[in-house]
Amino acid sequence: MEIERAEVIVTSPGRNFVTLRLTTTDQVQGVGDATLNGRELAVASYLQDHLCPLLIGRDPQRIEDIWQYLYRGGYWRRGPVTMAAIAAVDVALWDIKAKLAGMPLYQLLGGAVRTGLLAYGHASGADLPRLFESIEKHLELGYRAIRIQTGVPGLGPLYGVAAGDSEGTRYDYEPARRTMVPTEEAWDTRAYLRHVPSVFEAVRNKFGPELPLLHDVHHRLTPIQAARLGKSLEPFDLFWMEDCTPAENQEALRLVRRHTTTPLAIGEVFNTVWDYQTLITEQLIDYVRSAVTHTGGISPMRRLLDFAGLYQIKSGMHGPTDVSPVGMAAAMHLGLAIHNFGIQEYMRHSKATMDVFRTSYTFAEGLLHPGDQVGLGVEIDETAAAAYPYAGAYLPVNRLLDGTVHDW
Ligand code: KDG
Ligand code: MG
Repeated sequence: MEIERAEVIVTSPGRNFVTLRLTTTDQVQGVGDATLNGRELAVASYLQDHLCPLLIGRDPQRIEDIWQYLYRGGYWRRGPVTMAAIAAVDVALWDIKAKLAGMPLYQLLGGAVRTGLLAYGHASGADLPRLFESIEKHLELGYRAIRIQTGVPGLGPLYGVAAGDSEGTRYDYEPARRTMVPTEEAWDTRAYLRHVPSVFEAVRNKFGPELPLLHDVHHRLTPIQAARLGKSLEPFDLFWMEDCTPAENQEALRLVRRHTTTPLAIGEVFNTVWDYQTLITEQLIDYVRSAVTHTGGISPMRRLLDFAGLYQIKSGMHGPTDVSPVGMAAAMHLGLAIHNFGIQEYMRHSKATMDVFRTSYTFAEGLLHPGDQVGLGVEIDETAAAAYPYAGAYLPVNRLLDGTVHDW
């Protein structure tokens, strides 16, 4: 059996997605997610122009060999575009292998080690009343862990806060707006640091001590600022504080860690195990945030999470709406089969997205399950996809009050 066809499908049901579909000479199909928010066409070209021609005629069962061939053979390693493209190939091959084996992918990965995956959703509000309303809606939806993001007095629209969304339950805030250039937001670190602890205090007072609460700092602090925030949030018992600094400088986390016991999660922008080497071996973090989609696929994610497991570090895979349902399903199969699963981010996709991607995964009583269809359990409906052509979109850019560009 050989790989006969490799198609790259770009579709935009509310937001852009890039999907690779491989077909074997026996007409078995596998899909992989290659969506890189705001840079989608770069990955589509990497696949279309450079990887797809190399796949035709290869044995789809040789997943590790194909992975190494694409990673090492390309000479230029790592980087989000390369690793998203290789991830799509890897996941599509695992989908095919599981279909050939006649089992859901998690069975092929060793079988379930839990009944379902604890998932967290995104509650947000420009102010406390809207935040509380959003938390209540998430509780009604069954979430048992909730991420909290709010506006900061004096600042306008901010990362993670659903703009003007009275529904407050599900949103595609990325891309914020479909403009030819990114929109710009204003940022003031001191105002943020003053405000956030009061938000968590109010949430704990209203919703009690039990609900696991998470918060995403989104790379905007220096190590000493992050240390201070972590310390000031300790009384509110966070599940994690995410991406507190731009962690390209892994050593910076030593300083944060020395000052706070708030658990730390890092890595949604990382794309290989090497980005974590110091963070893991020195136990500077508690959760690995990488997504299967941005880290080269299931094969390297499994290696990364096994490595993290040696240091009691758990998974917290990235799952915003810019990871497609294909990428989400891959994360769920892996999460069900590994021992050191921690939590899974689950924002829920729009109806338009779910009309294009037919999934078998479920969310009930706070837990995700990938379902028991053979393979990944996700198909892409090409006719539905064709109704949503690609539309350029960018994430916003942040500026400090004096105009300096800052991390968004
Ligand atoms: O494309 C950028 C998003 O994936 C990111 O901003 C979402 O930080 C994010 C999260 O934690 O889901
Ligand atoms: Mg994040």
